[in-house]
Amino acid sequence: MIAATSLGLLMLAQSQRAFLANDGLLIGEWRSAQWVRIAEDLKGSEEPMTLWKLEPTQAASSRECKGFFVGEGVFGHFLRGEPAEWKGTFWGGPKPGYPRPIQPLPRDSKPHLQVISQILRSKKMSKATPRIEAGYRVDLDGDGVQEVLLHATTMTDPAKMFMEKKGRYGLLLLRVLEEGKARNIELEFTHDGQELFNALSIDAIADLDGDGVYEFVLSSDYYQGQSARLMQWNKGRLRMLVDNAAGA
Ligand SMILES: [Ca+2]
Ligand SMILES: [Ca+2]
Repeated sequence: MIAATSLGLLMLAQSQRAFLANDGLLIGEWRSAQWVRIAEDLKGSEEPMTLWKLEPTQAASSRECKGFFVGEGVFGHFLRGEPAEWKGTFWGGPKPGYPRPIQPLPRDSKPHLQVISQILRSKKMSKATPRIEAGYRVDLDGDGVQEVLLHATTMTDPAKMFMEKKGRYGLLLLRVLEEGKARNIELEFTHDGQELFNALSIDAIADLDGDGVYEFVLSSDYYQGQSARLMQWNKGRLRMLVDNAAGA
């Protein structure tokens, strides 16, 4: 009994924490079978971690990280190392699952360009150009019906986000089928005239917690700031699992 307990503790000590990071910022953690936010009082750590680099549709590779630190000027918990090294989504848990195919959509997909066009019209932006930056068709929750995740934007280069012309927008959209009818769920919309224009993206789709339902990571970066969230579509319900932001 004692031996078994010691062994359990030993294994616990050796297994690293399952942090999710986006653009170097810790977004949340999978702990005791649930998603938890990063506690403000979490201390920095020099414990090495092996992190999966998540591309939108696959776990590309794993990489060693020398722990994380707590930002001072900009509060948040950040992966140690060069920021450029941690651009994108990284995951410290077990290798993610990909239980169903994730099919990238062609950027000239006519029906989806029409959907974007309709949404822009409904927002009185009928002059803005419908443009797909990225899109994925995937059965997120495994109910046998496919959903579509779309990122539409006029912004072709995030580095030039403040120099672009009028009529710019960014849209993150989840399109689901309900009783045979398509429904658009707007995840985020940013446009000209707002105080902050955000650079949006769909960073990763993966089953991180191993329950057979996909999670997806969305990010929204603004001038001198960043934010990201982990979401899930399951049984007709959209849930935000964890999120975090850091910036000036
Ligand atoms: Ca589905
Ligand atoms: Ca999952």
